[in-house]
Amino acid sequence: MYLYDYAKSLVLEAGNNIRKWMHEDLRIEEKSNPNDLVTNVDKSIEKFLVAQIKDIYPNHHIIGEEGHGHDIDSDEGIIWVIDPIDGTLNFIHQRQSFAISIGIFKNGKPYAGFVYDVMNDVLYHARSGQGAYQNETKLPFLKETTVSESIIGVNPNWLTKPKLGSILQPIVNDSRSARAYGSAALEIVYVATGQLEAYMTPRLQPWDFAGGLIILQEVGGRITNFLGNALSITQSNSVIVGNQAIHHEILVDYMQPHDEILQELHQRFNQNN
Ligand code: 2AM
Ligand code: CA
Repeated sequence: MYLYDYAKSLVLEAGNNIRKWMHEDLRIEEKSNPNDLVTNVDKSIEKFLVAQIKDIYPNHHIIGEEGHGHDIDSDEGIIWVIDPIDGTLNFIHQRQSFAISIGIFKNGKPYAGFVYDVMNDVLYHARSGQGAYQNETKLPFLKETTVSESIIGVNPNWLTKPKLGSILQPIVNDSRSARAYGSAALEIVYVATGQLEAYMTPRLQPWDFAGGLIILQEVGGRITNFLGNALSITQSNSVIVGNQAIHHEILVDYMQPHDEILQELHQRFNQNN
């Protein structure tokens, strides 16, 4: 079986496992702080994915949120970047609106991406040069939009921070409206489907964006950090996602005038992990 088809069947099987396991006892633990949580299901799904991948592709590398490959600092070879549950707080509090996210990279270049909205059974997927799909339906190229006619995805918690808020609030003010979904992987694919025109956030880990990245690129969207640079799959990044026009407008009109603050935030938020 080809790598892409194998990865696709693996994501679907993992989603099936989540739907089964979520009805058993959920054990919740704190990670870095009381709002940073992980469950036994996050850990079991990552373990399941890693075991299956290693079984078929022993030479591939794996970076996973719940502990795999965090020491990897080179993008050589084939790397799977995995988030077993993106949107863990939604998973715990709402039992919906979370995704399995997997990006596969060959020598740093995106090869394939999968974002599986588990409870709605919708798989967003793409392979380099082959277009992006929502289940079996090909997604159209994105329309160009301006901030003033767009809905922007942003987590309201960031708007309350003094420095960051002063940069993000004008974008929200000038937009048609703002939305927050609590899963970065889903927010990126919502830009790819045109449900959101842009999404921005000051700190994502590689496993939060790795699956959505190529799906977005395959419909002509653009994804960079707040400074306009390409994202690294071996460190955390700030992220702006959008169609080409709105991405350019956000970067040039709203970000670049604050370059000094952004450089400082970048140092603080996005160190090598
Ligand atoms: P997670 O659920 O896999 O942890 C919530 O706005 C989104 O941001 C989710 O995709 C969540 O991923 C991610 N997220 C939450 N806290 C984060 C942090 N401290 N750094 C990076 N990403 C984070
Ligand atoms: Ca996660």
